[in-house]
Amino acid sequence: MSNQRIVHLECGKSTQVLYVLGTVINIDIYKPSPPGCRSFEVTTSPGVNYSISDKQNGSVVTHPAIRWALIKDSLLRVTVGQVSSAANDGKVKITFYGDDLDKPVDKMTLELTAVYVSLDVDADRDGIVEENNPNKSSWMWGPEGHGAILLVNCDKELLTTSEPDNMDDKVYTFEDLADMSRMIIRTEGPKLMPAGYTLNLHISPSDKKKVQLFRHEISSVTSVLGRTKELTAMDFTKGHNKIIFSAEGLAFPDNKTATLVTFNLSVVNQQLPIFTDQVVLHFAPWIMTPNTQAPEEVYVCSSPGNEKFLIEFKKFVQKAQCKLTICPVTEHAGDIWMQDEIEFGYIDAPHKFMNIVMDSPRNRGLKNFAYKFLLGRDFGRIDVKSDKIADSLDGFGNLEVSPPVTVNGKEYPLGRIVIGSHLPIHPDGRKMVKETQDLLMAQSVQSPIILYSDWLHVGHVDEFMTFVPAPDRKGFRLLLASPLSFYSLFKRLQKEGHGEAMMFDNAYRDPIKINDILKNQALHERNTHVQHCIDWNRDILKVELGLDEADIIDIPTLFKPTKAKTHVGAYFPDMVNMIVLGKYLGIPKPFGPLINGECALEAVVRSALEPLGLDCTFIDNFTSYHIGQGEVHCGSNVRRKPFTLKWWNMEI
Ligand SMILES: *[C@@H]1O[C@H](CO)[C@@H](O)[C@H](O)[C@H]1NC(C)=O
Ligand SMILES: *[C@@H]1O[C@H](CO)[C@@H](O)[C@H](O)[C@H]1NC(C)=O
Ligand SMILES: *[C@@H]1O[C@H](CO)[C@@H](O)[C@H](O)[C@H]1NC(C)=O
Ligand SMILES: *[C@@H]1O[C@H](CO)[C@@H](O)[C@H](O)[C@H]1NC(C)=O
Ligand SMILES: *[C@@H]1O[C@H](CO)[C@@H](O)[C@H](O)[C@H]1NC(C)=O
Ligand SMILES: CC(=O)N[C@H]1CO[C@H](CO)[C@@H](O)[C@@H]1O
Repeated sequence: MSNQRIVHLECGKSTQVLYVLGTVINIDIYKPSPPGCRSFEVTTSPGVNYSISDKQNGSVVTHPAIRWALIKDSLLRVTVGQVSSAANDGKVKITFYGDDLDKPVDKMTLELTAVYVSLDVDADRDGIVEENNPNKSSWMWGPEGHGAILLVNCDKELLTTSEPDNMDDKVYTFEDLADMSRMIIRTEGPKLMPAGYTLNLHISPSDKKKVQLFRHEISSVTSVLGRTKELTAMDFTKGHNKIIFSAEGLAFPDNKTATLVTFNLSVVNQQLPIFTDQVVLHFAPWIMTPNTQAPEEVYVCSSPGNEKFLIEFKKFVQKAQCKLTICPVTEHAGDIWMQDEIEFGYIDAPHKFMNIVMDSPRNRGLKNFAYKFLLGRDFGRIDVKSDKIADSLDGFGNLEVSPPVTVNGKEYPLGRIVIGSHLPIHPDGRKMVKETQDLLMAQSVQSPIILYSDWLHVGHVDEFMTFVPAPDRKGFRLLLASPLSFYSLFKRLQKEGHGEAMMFDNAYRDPIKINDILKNQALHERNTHVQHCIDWNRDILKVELGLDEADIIDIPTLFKPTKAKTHVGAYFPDMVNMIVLGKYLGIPKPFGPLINGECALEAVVRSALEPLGLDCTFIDNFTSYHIGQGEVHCGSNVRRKPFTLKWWNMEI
């Protein structure tokens, strides 16, 4: 933004201008000079500085020369060091001389009213709006970076209002203001300003949809800019002002280029800006929390038939010392898939932290749960809307996040989002709606990875993968469902003489012998294909998360084709579809064959995970979840502690 301004003076006249501290006024000396003049003299009142720039040879001749040669194109550069105490108290007088150096030919005068004008935000991210930070108009990532932060104000402070706070142009409580970013206009100058100046605050037509600015007045707070308004004009009749605003984000950006909002403050005279100051604010991204973050609260549904599961589940959650919230049957209309309707995350700024639940466009029985049970004070909700009818892949069992990773030297300190989709070569396959994907991509800090999950009937990544904490290596392990490891276990058991042992003994379906499962050639072939699908994802995950084979644990899993045979689902409860609460794992009870009184599948999983300090609880959820094509993870959800790392300290 240019802080230089040209002012034209006329001989025999006095010209009055407003000068904003920090800017430069340029005066053309040559053009208005009377014919025949050869030199000039400059006198100023105290506090007014000048220099003469000679464009022809670029040299600058400074004070205290008394007389100056009048040269074509030379400019007088005027600056002022302090604000005026009265209007027009700064003077610059230019006197022209001809051949007679003692006899002035003519003179022209500039009268200045010097004011200070600044639009301020918390550009140094300490929660306090500083004064005129030189970095306020740009954004820079990292601990040495700068730039103010804006929160989408999608929580709801009052029980009595029906919509989140960003949906209307009112502020009902002081707590609501605390969610917003402070912005201050500071001006200083004489008590009585020259007439004709206003202060205009403006934003672009595209930014106005993203933000709303409230002005603090003596007994009210009024929406003055954004939403529908691109401009708000304020009197500038007295020099000393401190005008306070609060800015709220209206919607999460759905495009990486839309994460900044720019405000311009102009001093305007006769419709023209004579000075413009600028600030930018960066939207706080919505951040997901991986399984390695400590759990705070667990959510599950109660439903006719899952009473026994709930008893076991409650015991498990108690062991992990988490709060448990149970959605009653009246509130979910039989939709027990707590994982799929919502995803927990948060937003953070130096001035405020907020939990935010993202609500899937899936919108089945649980569609009002986030609105009725979660939305509230400092608990916001993103309602992803789409014109497209959501398909199964829109459920948030298909939206996970990895623990922090470093990939070829590039750090992802908040991990990477993982979503499932169709294969790139099958563009007409199922996928998440564009609105969800765009939103996830635009948040920038957890750079999403797209996997292939369309081979599954339900199609969620949580059906074949999860992350568990580990004390060594990268701090976690990736668990992958593995038909290969299932077959190698069962073949070994057969070889050891357990071929007649039964799966599903004590379960709620017909038991089947190890020998009979291994005899089923079609099932084996189908699972060879499934293994290829999972391997395809394994390769992507290894590259995108920088993993080695030693970071991955294969969990025996068997899939079976759906009736239409186009897709597959779990043959027995899918153990990777577990809930992770710190070191406590709530794992779907697989009902494998009992060998020496112990379930062979559980034994394999225990021996792989217990050495990592993990505590395995196998929860029976056969009838209510597994039969419905889901498991413990699908039927529950976890709100976790935020990262200690502040997202703006990331280097992107
Ligand atoms: C260049 O600047 C010097 C002062 O440093 C001045 O005397 C001279 O006239 C200027 N040259 C031209 C060509 O204007
Ligand atoms: C004016 O000049 C004085 C003395 O050289 C200097 O200290 C001051 O910073 C200058 N002020 C401006 C606004 O240029
Ligand atoms: C402005 O930003 C740069 C780069 O981030 C930083 O080095 C400098 O200290 C900042 N200045 C202020 C006044 O914060
Ligand atoms: C803000 O000012 C800059 C620089 O003068 C200009 O490029 C931009 O278009 C302005 N934006 C708005 C919204 O007025
Ligand atoms: C993001 O915004 C830019 C600039 O407005 C636009 O050119 C681009 O197409 C947008 N990208 C998406 C994915 O919408
Ligand atoms: C999820 C669930 O509760 N499934 C079944 C668990 O086992 C009991 C019987 O032991 C069944 O009644 C539940 O339906």
